[in-house]
Amino acid sequence: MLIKNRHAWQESENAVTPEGVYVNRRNFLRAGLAGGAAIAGLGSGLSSAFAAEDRVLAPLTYRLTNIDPGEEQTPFNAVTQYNNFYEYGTDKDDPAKNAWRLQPKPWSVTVDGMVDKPGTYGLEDVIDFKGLQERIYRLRCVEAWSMVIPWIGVPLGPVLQKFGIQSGAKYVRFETLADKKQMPGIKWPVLDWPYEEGLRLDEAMNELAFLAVGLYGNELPNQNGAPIRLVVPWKYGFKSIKSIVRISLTDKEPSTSWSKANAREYGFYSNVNPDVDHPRWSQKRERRIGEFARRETLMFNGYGDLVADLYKGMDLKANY
Ligand SMILES: Nc1nc2c(c(=O)[nH]1)N[C@H]1C(S)=C(S)[C@@H](COP(=O)(O)O)O[C@H]1N2
Ligand SMILES: [Mo]
Repeated sequence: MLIKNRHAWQESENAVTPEGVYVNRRNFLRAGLAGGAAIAGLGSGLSSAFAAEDRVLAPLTYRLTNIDPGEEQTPFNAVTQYNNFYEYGTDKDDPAKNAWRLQPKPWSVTVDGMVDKPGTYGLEDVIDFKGLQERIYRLRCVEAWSMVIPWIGVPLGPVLQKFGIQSGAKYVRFETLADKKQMPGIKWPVLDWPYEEGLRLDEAMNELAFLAVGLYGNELPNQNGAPIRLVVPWKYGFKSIKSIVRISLTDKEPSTSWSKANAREYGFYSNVNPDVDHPRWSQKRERRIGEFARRETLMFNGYGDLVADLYKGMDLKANY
């Protein structure tokens, strides 16, 4: 069982303010030598990431929860150097090298569509920074690697409710910034920019759907989707859209970047499912970053007790 007492975290009030991480090049290299060497694919990235500019990641105040798979957390250096963020390039170390160009402050998010209070809001009006919590989630990429990441943020559902969800709304659409000046990768038509994703409204209201503004106790590093990104731990990682600038309530299933690129390989639901292979590889196992042996991939990434009901009566092989 993943969560011993699924509501216990709501009572937990242990606010903690951990030390800030000042990610400068010297610290980064030292940490990289200590912890990052075992990570496949990092090689050349170690010396060049963050070389162009440093950013202070401010510490966040948040309360602990017991949402924790109880598995070893993926080291900070891997979480921040082995990324997918195609707006910064398609190699795993490109986001760490290039995302210094992102300007996460100030940031605004447009909330529109079927809501009572549409508008363009400052980040602080979307996220209640006094109500932050930490949740440790597995992240399973469709490419068959996985991590365990301590996110800081708030549940998505109450954020949507704040803007007054109108009856008839059935889906939520999310959109990433697409700015050529800040995002060198969008000059290549790898995907149809801006990156877009979507959830069915009941999925968005599920208690596990999360808006993250930090990880490992501090603000989100740019390469992880600063200053606000979605985390949907029971779905493949590409649903967890980064650097969100628009949230829209709608009555139609939104198109998504990856379905548009290849509908046969990436469906709207994209729930982690070891029984539905990707057309080009098996999804039965995964490589946990930092480990050698492969792990079994779990249905709904191990979160079935909290999300399986959403899909009752649906054929998950046909609707992947
Ligand atoms: N805007 C945007 N969001 C994105 C992506 C992307 O390329 N662009 N990649 C996705 C994929 S494939 C994964 S696995 C996760 C990776 O998140 P992380 O780099 O923070 O681990 O982000 C997702 N969100
Ligand atoms: Mo991914």
